[in-house]
Amino acid sequence: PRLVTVAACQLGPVHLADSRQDVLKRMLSLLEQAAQQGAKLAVFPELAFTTFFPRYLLEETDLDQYFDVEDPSKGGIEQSPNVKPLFDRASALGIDVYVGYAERSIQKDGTHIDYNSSVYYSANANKIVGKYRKVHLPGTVEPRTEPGAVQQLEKRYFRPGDLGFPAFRAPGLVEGALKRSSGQYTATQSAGKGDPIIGMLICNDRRWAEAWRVYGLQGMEILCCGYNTTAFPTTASGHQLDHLTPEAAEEMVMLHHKLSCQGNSYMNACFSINVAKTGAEDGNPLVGGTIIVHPLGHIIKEAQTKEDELVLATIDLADCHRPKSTVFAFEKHRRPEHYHPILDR
Ligand code: CDT
Repeated sequence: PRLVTVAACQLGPVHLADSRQDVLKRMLSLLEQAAQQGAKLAVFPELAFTTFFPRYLLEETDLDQYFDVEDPSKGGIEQSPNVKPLFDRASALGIDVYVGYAERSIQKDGTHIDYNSSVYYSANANKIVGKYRKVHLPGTVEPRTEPGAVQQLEKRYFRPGDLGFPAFRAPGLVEGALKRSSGQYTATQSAGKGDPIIGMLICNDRRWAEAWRVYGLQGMEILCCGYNTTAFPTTASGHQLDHLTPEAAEEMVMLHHKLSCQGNSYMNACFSINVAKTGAEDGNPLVGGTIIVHPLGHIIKEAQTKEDELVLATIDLADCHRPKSTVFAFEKHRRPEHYHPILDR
């Protein structure tokens, strides 16, 4: 067995008036509890540190407060005073962290490009070992004008990710891997064979089979995905469900969330840790449904609330091996010669 305890750190609502310090405190508390209960990986939601601001039409100056600046000449998100305490504590507790944030990437010419990003911080390596920029941005560039429209302005505030879907190994995340390698990891030691292969997605990405497959082809064993999903069908979601009660509509949103996570975990023979920011943010409801999914597609553990909540499971990465070597042995059974039409349209 290759056992590892993982923690989905669900966050309840973050309101406009909540300070970054307050949210960070809540996240540190979840991290602490996760570590106390033996977790070696803590997964936080998309845009974890702030409210889901793409629901508002904001002036450029008002936008600044939601972003973390990454300036190659000064360092990345790990240097941000708003984030550093989370990674410092993670190192001290020996627990890895996936977290979503709004990235302001400073270019050589001084201009900036904004992304909806996530990083994977390794406690064993004492550094960020994985970075992802959300590829599938939902919503519109211009605000919708129809009465009662719910805004989803991610296409306005972010550029689609330019990093593709880069899987990576998490050094020392599974103890067996540590033993198999040449002793203890040091701060600078990089990952090796036996370390789990991780993929990262962000919210809407989880609905796209291609994204999972590109990771699946790299041997991904754990997919981490944070999300902020509106609890009722919006114009952006493409549903025509006005005839449903709010409860039935939310059930439908939940169904599509679970279908995406469970179906794609099964088809790529991987675990997935899917983590909500949930509850009503200043009256704007987000679904819950934080789930840890098994490679056979079933839900191992699910959140019970729409508040800050820890969802913990001990998973055995060896469970990926059987489906990866039988029904989903890609090298034996895939027929890529027939797949080329999906490349260019
Ligand atoms: N944050 C985010 O990506 N939300 C989208 C809503 C789009 S409508 C389906 C999501 O896919 O949950």
